[in-house]
Amino acid sequence: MVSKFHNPVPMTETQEIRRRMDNLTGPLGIRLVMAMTSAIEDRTLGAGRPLPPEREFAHELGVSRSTLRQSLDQLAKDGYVATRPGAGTFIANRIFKPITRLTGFTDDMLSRGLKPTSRILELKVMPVPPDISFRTGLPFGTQMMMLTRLRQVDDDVMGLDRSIFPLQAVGADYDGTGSLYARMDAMGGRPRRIMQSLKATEVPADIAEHLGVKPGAAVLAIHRIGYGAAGNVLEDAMSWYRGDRYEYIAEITE
Ligand code: 16G
Repeated sequence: MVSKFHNPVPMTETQEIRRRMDNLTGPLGIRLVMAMTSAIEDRTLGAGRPLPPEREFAHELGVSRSTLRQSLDQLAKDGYVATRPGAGTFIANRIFKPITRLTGFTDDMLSRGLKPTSRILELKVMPVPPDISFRTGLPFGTQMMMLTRLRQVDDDVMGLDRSIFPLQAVGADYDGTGSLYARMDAMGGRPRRIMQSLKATEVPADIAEHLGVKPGAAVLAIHRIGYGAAGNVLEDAMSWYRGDRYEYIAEITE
């Protein structure tokens, strides 16, 4: 396998973690977790970077190997680092997404310098059934598409999107590849306004396998209804995003 995880974290970044630890108080392991968390959040430690081998890293940080191991276990639980068999421990792809920006997955990942990929799990064209017509106002019996995709950054699964939209919004020859919103732009426009609910839930059994998480793992279940410029429904989507990969953030003012 060609590894994208080149360039181990160089000494300067390890020194930066050390510096942050020195500015904190409390037990060594907790300071290490906090220093690494902040360095990952502000991207001093970029996603995909491998950590140096345990012995070396512990030595450079001035902590014991067991403290390092415990801290890395904690960071792994919180989704900041991940371990791949044979590849060691590396900084996980973790997405901090502003809750108020209307973006699609592709735009979002590209704007972060990441490479989005998708795997189509299901693509169906069918007449709008009564329940969906009732929920979305899409005329009963007109053609719609249901598209289920695994959303990935390289090979790393971030979540699963299941979207319903009028066929007219993408054109009858749309094969589900590429960005859905880019396709909608080319055909008349993507959603301009969305209503979205987010809730934390246990991953549904059929989705756990696709996401590569254990049954019962925490996921964000997101329901999104997207409206076009004229107020018409352009998308009715359910997404399940891995709880260890996504964090929604909001700025709240008075
Ligand atoms: C996001 C949207 C999804 C939309 C997709 C379009 C959430 C929770 N979901 O994944 O509803 O279909 O973006 O992305 O934000 P695309 O343009 O890359 O296909």
